[in-house]
Amino acid sequence: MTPPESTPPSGRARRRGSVDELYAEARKGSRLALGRLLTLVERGGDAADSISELAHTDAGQAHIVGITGAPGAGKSTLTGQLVARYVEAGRRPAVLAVDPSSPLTGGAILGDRIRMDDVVVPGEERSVAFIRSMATRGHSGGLALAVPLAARLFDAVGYDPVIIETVGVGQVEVDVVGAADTAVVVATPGMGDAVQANKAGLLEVADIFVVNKADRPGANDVRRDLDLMLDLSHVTGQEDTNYRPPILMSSALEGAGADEVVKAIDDHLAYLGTNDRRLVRRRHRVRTEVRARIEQALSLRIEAEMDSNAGTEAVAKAEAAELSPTAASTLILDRLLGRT
Ligand SMILES: Nc1nc2c(ncn2[C@@H]2O[C@H](COP(=O)(O)OP(=O)(O)OP(=O)(O)O)[C@@H](O)[C@H]2O)c(=O)[nH]1
Ligand SMILES: [Mg+2]
Repeated sequence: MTPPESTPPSGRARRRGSVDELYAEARKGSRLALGRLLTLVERGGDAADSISELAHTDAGQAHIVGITGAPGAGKSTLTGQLVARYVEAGRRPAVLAVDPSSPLTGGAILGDRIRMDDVVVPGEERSVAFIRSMATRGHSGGLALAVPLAARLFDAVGYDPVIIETVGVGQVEVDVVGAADTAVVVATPGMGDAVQANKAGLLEVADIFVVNKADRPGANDVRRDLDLMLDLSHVTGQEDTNYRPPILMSSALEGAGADEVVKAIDDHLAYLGTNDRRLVRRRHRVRTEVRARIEQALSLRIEAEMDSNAGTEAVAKAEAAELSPTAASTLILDRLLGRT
């Protein structure tokens, strides 16, 4: 029975209530509830923070796999092949594709093998695979905050592995993939792809290289270039000098080489599990996310402080050369840090 004079819950409490409900539904396997939660994650703000609170207690089981590489390298095509194999093996993969430039749908990603809508075990409510693309470009700090949270949410509601696909062009994208348990870098035959990967910092984060589009000429050259670069740079994994990333060949369109990629990903997890390496990755991931959150919060405060009366005045004085940029920034920083 509801009390007649009950006060309506505040906006925050009401939203929190529905986030709780959605989360409970998602844990039971509701795709709809999970989709809604992911939309809230994408938007950021209070609701996303509530989801973070809920998810972090249940997460921690999933193998987080990052897949990156140049635009159009075939990351989604390869991911589709991996998903199909995980499903066949009775696992529950989730995919988060960040800012894909080519369209990504459940149907397309799996070709004719399995339609995403059908990936529900008969007689079971739980879906066995979930694919979602996320648009974060343009949101300030969106990617750095939304991606780890979305991955944690997938993990918390029972998906494993959780695959994060990002285009390997920006530092944040590379950081996100580098913070995964296993980072897969996809290269293709083409002008200096291995060199590009090196420039983008992908060589340093790669646990596994895949030379995709091996049906095209030049694939062996890319493999050789990557091999040479590993020799020269002494880049041998992120924190472990004895690890040398394997270089695999694939033709994702036909699925050739995908079994080997699945095996390499499993092998890498086994390798991480042999000692505390996985813990090191996890710590790195948490640290990266905590830092990103602080940076995001601080950057908002910086903007506010610069737009305040005192901030506007200091900047104007610097513009008029009455103050040096150094003095102006010190003035604003002192206010920001409460030193005045
Ligand atoms: N020849 C050949 N084409 C491929 C192969 N794998 C993917 N492609 C094609 O390459 C194009 C890009 O594939 P996607 O899987 O969308 O590539 P992506 O890396 O996910 O692209 P973005 O997410 O937009 O950066 C598509 O036209 C694919 O059909 C392959 O092994 N061989
Ligand atoms: Mg893609």
